[in-house]
Amino acid sequence: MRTLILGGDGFIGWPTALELSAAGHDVVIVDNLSRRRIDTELGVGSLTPIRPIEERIAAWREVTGREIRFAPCDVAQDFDRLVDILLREEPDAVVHLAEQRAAPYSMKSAATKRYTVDNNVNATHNLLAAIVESGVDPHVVHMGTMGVYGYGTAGVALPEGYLTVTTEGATGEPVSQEILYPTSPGSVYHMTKSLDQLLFAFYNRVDRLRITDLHQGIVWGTQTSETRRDDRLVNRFDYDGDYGTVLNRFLVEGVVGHPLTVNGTGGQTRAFIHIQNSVQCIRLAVEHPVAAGERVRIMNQMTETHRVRDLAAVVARITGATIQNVDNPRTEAAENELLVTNDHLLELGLEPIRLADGLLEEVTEIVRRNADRVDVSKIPSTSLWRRPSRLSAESVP
Ligand code: USQ
Repeated sequence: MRTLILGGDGFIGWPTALELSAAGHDVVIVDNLSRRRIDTELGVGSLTPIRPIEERIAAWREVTGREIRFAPCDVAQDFDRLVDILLREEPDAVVHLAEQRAAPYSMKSAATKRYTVDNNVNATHNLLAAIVESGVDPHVVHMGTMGVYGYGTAGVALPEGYLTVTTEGATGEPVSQEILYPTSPGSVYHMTKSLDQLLFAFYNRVDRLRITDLHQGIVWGTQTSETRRDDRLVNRFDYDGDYGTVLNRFLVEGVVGHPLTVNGTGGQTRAFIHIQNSVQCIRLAVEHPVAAGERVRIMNQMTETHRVRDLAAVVARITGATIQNVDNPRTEAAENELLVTNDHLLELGLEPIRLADGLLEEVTEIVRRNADRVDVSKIPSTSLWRRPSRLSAESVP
C-alpha cells in the first residue's frame, strides 16, 4: 500500500513511518518540520539527539534497503501543493498527524491558541477538501485524542465515539439514535480535535470520504522495534513543561534528581498507551480500511488507565525521587474515574503492552544515557489555564 504520513517527522509520525515501511508499505512523509521549529521557539530540544529528516531517511535506507520519501509541505497553508502530492502519489491511505499536539502549549498565550486553531483546523480541513478536489480516494487515518470525551464519565465506560440516546418521540414512544459522543475538551488543543470530528462527520456524509479517527490516550516510552535499529533512527523524547507528557516527564525528573511534578493531588485518571502499541494501532487501522459508505470509524487507542499519583509512586520507587504536589497550572478536575472500551483495536489484533518495571527501566536507561542533555530550567510547566488580569487600553499595542 502507498501511505502518506502527514506529520511524519514527529514523535508518533517518525516511528509510524518506519513501522509501515518495515511492513512493506510505500511511505511518503509529508511535513513542514514545525515541531523542530517550536523546539527552537521554546529554547528546548528532544532529550534524545534526533537527526535531521534527510539523515533519518538515509539511515533507514542504509539499514534496511527500503526507501521512505519526503515531501516538504505545510498542510495547513499550502493547499495546492497538497493537492499536487495527492494527485502524484494516489495514496491508498493518508495518516494525518499534522497537528500541534501539546495542550499546555495551546494554552500558553493568545498567539499559541490562535496558532493551534489555525494550524489544526486548517490542516484537517485542507486534507479533506484536497481529497475531494483531487478525486483520489484514500482511507484517512487521523490521530485524535481521548481528551475529546472529557474525563468525567460517571461510572460509564466510554464507548468508541458514538453514544446511543433514547428520547421520547412525537407520539410518546421511545426513539433511539446514535450520536457522536458529546465532546468536553479541556484545552484549546483538545478543542481542535473536537472540531475535527465535525469535519470528518460532514465529509463522510456529504462526500463519502473513508475515515478512521483514533482517540488516543497519553503516549509513554520513546523507542520502537524499528527506531532501535540504529542510533540515527532514534525517536524524539520531550520532557519540557509544554510538550513532555506526564510519565516520560516523571522518568526524566526521577533520573536527574528533580522532584516529581504532580499537578495538584495527582488524582487525575488518564488513559495510556506505549509508543510501540501506538504505531501498531496505526498500522492495524491502515491495513484494515473503512469500506465505502461506512460512517466515520472511531476507535479508542489506549491500553490501560492510571492515576497520576500512582504513576509518580512507581517512578519514585524505581528512581528514588521525591514527589512534589505543585499548584495545578491547568483547569481540570482534581480527581476523576475513567473507564474506557477499546474493543475495536483488540479485535483488529492489538497486543497490549502494559506498564511494567522492565519497560520503565528501558526508558529510564535512555534517560540516563542522555541525562547531560536535560535542561532542568525547562522542566516546570509555566502555561497557566487561567485568564490573566485585565489589560489596560494603554498596554495594547
Ligand atoms: N501532569 C502532572 N505533572 C506533569 C505533567 C502532567 O501531574 O508534570 C498531569 C496533568 O495535569 C494531566 C495529566 O498529567 O492531568 C496528563 O497530562 P499530559 O501532559 O501527560 O497529557 P495531556 O496534556 O492530556 O496531552 C497528552 C498529549 C496529547 C494527547 C493527550 C491524550 O500531549 O497530544 O492528545 O495526551 S489524553 O490525555 O488522553 O487526552
